[in-house]
Amino acid sequence: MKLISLVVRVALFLPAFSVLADEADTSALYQAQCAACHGESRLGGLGPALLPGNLSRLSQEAAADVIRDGRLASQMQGFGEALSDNDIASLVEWIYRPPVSPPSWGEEAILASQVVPFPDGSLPDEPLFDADPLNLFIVVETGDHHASLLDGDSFERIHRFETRYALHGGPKYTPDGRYVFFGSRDGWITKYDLYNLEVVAEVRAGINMRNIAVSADGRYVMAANYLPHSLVLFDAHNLDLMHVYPVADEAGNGSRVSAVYAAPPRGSFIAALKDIEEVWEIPWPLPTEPVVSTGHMSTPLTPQRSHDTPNFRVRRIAVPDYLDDFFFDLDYRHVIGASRGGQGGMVVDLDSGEKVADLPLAGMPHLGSGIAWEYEGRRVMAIPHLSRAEVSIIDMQDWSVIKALETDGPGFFMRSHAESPYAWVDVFFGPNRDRVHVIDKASLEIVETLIPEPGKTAAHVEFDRYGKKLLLSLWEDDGAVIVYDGDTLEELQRIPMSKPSGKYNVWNKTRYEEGTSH
Ligand code: DHE
Repeated sequence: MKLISLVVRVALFLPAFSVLADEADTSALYQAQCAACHGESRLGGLGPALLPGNLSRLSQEAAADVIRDGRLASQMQGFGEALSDNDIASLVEWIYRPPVSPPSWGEEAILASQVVPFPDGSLPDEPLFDADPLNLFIVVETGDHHASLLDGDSFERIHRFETRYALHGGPKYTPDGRYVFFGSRDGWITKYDLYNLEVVAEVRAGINMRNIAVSADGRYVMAANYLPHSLVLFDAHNLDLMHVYPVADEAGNGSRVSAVYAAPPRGSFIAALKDIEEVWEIPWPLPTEPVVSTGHMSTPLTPQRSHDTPNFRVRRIAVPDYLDDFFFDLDYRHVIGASRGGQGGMVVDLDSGEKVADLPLAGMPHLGSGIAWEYEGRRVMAIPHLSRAEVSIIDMQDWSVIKALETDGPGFFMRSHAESPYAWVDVFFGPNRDRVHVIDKASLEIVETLIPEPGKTAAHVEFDRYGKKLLLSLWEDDGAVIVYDGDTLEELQRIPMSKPSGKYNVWNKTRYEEGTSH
């Protein structure tokens, strides 16, 4: 009898035991191979959150391909050699399963995360150094998660400091150039005082954040999140929470936010939404808007904060496609957006809300890296492509493609300066990733191809405030930024850096210089 009972029990429980064993194995596999980038609880980090909501637009077959082969234009490398097909299949099955407790990041979590070591106004107003405060560069070093502050005249390093893990998107300055805001992929916003070389405030806006934007008056910071589906508005002074905008269409379908941008002439933020066919415009609140000015950590919500004031309104602009990755014309009348699938894009008039042109661009145009200049009396924009060895040059009057300039491989970043005759584009992918092309803005031809260090990725340029010298990254863990003369193209100096990704000049960013990102 006892034996029968035991057999029945074993028969009944064996499957459950083996599921548990599999689950434990898969969880261990995940912790060993994936957690460093995607977070121990799958909440995201350098890589996106691996939760069913975030993966809803990706088939499980496609997810298996990504794990095996990696993903273009991202840090995701292929694991085909390290993992068996069975391992990959169980990982896929596991990441599409809802976590035991659903992740959330609402107002309370945001408020509780806020830290303000130096409340606004508590530090001296004079810089601790002699360099021109408007010609400083911030260099983000993603190799060891640091940033360097460079003097833009002497190129001496004034300071190097630790950042949050995996910064992404350009840091944004206040209009006077004193403060810089960094955004990390796992949701942290850091406000850093460049005069006093101190972190003055921090807050975590979401679990998986894309980027931040700062209003041109320096009063507001907006964060764009993949997870949760939200835009989050902060008072820039101490990063006090002002408002959380849940992002969904009118039927309630939620959407990840691809990115948010400041549109100074419009006095608004513009958001690109990944999963709904809308562009959102959010006017900056009026200065009279009551703001929670806490100045410290964990201050509870105060009753004067009102979420329903007309000041936090959203203008929804319906568009005929899912639009990602934006570029704007000079007066921010038009937004140029890439279709989410990467096959072309369109131009939308932000005043009328109407589509005014299609952009027939195959090859994943990278609009966020676009730059513009005057060419033969017309304004043109130029963009690289993430999957095609080409730079497209587009007439911004009639939106026709006037030139497809062949390059040595797909590029990621483009740069110039109003005072420079040249536009620079890197070759970011493929065997020629050590090359950088220099394009003559008057002839639209490549006039020079530089290979600063054979075999090492060279990418991302930023000019000084005068457009005379520029910095180029050797995008390696033991990399460097290289200083070039912008006219003679001569190398002047190398400054060792740990995978320096972006460089950001205070003057160019705060003046919305036409040759750089904003
Ligand atoms: Fe970025 C900016 C989107 C992958 C480095 N990247 C941006 C911006 C967007 C964007 C929308 C503009 C926001 C801003 O500056 O405020 N990036 C995307 C993607 O959708 C993509 C292709 C996939 C992803 O995983 O997010 C992607 N980006 C990367 C990388 O793999 C890069 C090379 C390395 C990294 O650190 O993640 C990378 N992205 C950057 C950098 C900027 C950026 C350095 C700022 C450029 C600038 O000069 O302003």
